[in-house]
Amino acid sequence: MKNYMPKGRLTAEEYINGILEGDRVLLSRAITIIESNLESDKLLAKEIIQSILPNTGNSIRIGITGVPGVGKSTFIEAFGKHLISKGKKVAILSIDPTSQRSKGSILGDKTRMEELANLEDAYIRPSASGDTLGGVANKTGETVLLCEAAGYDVILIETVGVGQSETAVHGMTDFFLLLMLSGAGDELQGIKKGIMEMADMVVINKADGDNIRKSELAKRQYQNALHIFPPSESGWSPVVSTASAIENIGIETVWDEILKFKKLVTENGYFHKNRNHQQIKWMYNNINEALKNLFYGSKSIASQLKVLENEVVEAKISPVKAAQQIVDAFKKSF
Ligand SMILES: Nc1nc2c(ncn2[C@@H]2O[C@H](COP(=O)(O)OP(=O)(O)OP(=O)(O)O)[C@@H](O)[C@H]2O)c(=O)[nH]1
Ligand SMILES: [Mg+2]
Repeated sequence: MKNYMPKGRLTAEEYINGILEGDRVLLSRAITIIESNLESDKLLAKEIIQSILPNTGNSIRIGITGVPGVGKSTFIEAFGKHLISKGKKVAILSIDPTSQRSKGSILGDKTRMEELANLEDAYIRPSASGDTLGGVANKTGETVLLCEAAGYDVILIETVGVGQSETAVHGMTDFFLLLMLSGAGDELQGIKKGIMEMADMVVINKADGDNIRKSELAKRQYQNALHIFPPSESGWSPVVSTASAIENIGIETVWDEILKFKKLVTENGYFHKNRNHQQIKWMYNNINEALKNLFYGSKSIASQLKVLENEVVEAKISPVKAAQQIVDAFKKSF
């Protein structure tokens, strides 16, 4: 295999030192290496991650989701500025493996987060692309680590609340925030019960103008709805509040609740337990993915599967026996 180094690459050490010094340009360039699919970059990425690992983990990781148009970007602009006023360094990442995001919304983000983007203590990185959710989740997960090593102490990960990416974001964050709108049923907002269940906090956004009363009503409805769910292992009861990202109202409440959450789960041990659990799960996800690729990537398996498919359809062999047979054949191929 040809293992060439693309032009403009630095040594691993240069990236590592730059990241640890909080150099944003080198951080960005290192993230580009994490996102790259070139073999030489993958090696470089491994080296960088391995070296910065002792400097990671010192942040609160917050997942933010909600349907398109709910106001995630506008909320993050207001929330990020609030955090920075409190002396925090904030990194904003997004995960969107569906590529459903239109060009308009990315351009929109630039204007919606304009002030935040210009602040020294904010770092905004749009989502990585990839064919598989697992691949994108890996890239985002490793980007979180780089940002932590660069000194960002609040990491916000935005995802569009329509697909499976929430589960991926939930699996890499400490606190999960769901933005909702008033006056629309859950069905209308396309939010699945599973996503509601993951939420540590629900914020009814756009609680301004004519929407204020409706938002208060929605708040009570969601409070009632959340009561029905079984208590979370974290010991935290999800809270519901209203906000207007555009008018900068209710933003402080969100941070106050997150601090309360952090205190509770640090004291009861859940914070670390959950992080450990997430790390282990991350490893297993990669093992599963690699095994699947090994199996389905084999030419001989692919041709045997074609034959077996027909035999299963023609009832010459049972599906269970067929599966066993091909896995046995795979084992023997080593
Ligand atoms: N009235 C009102 N409008 C808001 C508020 N927050 C956002 N908006 C508006 O809602 C629209 C969508 O806001 P975005 O922040 O782009 O929403 P988003 O959830 O990031 O959208 P996607 O990135 O497309 O998923 C914009 O026109 C905003 O100006 C709010 O608190 N009140
Ligand atoms: Mg957005």
